[in-house]
Amino acid sequence: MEAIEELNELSDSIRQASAVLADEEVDDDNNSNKSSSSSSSKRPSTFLNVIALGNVGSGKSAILNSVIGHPVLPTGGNGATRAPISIDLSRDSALSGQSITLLIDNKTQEVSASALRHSLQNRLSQGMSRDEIYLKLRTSTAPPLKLIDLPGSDQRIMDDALISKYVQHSDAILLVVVPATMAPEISSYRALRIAKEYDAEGTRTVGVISKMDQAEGDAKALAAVQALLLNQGPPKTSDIPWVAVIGQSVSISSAPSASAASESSLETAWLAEIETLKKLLTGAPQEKLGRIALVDTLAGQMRNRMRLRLPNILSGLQGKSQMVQDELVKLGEQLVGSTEGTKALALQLCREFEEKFLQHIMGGEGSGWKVVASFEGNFPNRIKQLPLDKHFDINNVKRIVLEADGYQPYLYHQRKV
Ligand SMILES: Nc1nc2c(ncn2[C@@H]2O[C@H](COP(=O)(O)OP(=O)(O)O)[C@@H](O)[C@H]2O)c(=O)[nH]1
Ligand SMILES: [Mg+2]
Repeated sequence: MEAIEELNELSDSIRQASAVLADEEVDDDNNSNKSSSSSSSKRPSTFLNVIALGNVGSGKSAILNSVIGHPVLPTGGNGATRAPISIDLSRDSALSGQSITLLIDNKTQEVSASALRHSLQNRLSQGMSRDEIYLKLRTSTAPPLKLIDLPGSDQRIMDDALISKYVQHSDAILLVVVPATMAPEISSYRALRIAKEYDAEGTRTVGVISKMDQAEGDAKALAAVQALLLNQGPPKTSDIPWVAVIGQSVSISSAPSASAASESSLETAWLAEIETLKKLLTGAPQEKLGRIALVDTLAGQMRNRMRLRLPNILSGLQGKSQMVQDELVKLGEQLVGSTEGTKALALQLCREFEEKFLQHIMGGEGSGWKVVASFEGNFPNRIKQLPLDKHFDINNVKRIVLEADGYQPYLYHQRKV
């Protein structure tokens, strides 16, 4: 969880850096919390987006509910997701364990998970609109992620346009959800093919094997799951981090204190999930099992993705800072404090001027050639044409002296006159 909080900050910094590069206004830290909705709408960062891909009934909604910590998304037959549902989560540790706050138009409203689920179910069952349903929620347990629950990848509504609308966002995590019983056929699974198409190197894909409890006693499925978890599965799967989970409702009902619906009971449920999974998958590494492992794996991939993108942003920022420095030099960066400093600067500037001026005269660059041309062309001729002989002829000089007014003592001895 802490890893996710850190990522949230990192993602914010990266968003600010890219906004600086694009010469956009950036909110300062103080009001970024309050106005994060308006700033993120300008340039939304997709580092913290998680998009669920998988067949109908593979357990996508159940897994997202498990990440949220509340059964908010409809699951099962009549809750089949027919339109994308986007849930913007934020964490508010001041809220009590069970409460969920819904934010609509900057107003907050406390709601129950079941009320939310029913209203979503109603909206999904009305008509066939594929417009996205958007919810902004706060709870005490949710990681600050934006979760996107898409219709089943095997459904007709999931055409290329809808898929690419969500999946092409270059930093969103692609959550490939496959039920444990389908693990042996993973190579032909459509969600995996979509993920590979948009993220060939697997730098933002996370694989989730769902409904682990249903694979109990199914040796073939369990072997396929083990192989995936150890990255020893088919070629297309081995560069993806995999985790195995059991959906929220199942794992919670098996938890001892499920009736005491508090934050600690959620954690108990998560631990119970790990225990069940350990029994099913003996020998599988624990950091691959359960909801906690899933959140950590998400954080890991997000971190990788940011690291991948950082060099670009950094080099962009370096270029920007060089530009700023050049501007500063032009504006007189070396403003000095003392008189000595000012004199030194003045002399230095004179020397620089002389140097530059000479460079221009010698090389003719800039408009230096004009100066040279006037000295070498008309100027000497005009000087020669001046009637100096006539002016300095002795007779002329005598005439000027005689015509002068002579000695006028009152001009400098006023008081004595
Ligand atoms: N036994 C079992 N059932 C699950 C699990 N996860 C989900 N389900 C059930 O499988 C059905 C389909 O799950 P859902 O999350 O709606 O799948 P989606 O269509 O991919 O969103 C629902 O009835 C869930 O309650 C699980 O881990 N174990
Ligand atoms: Mg669903």
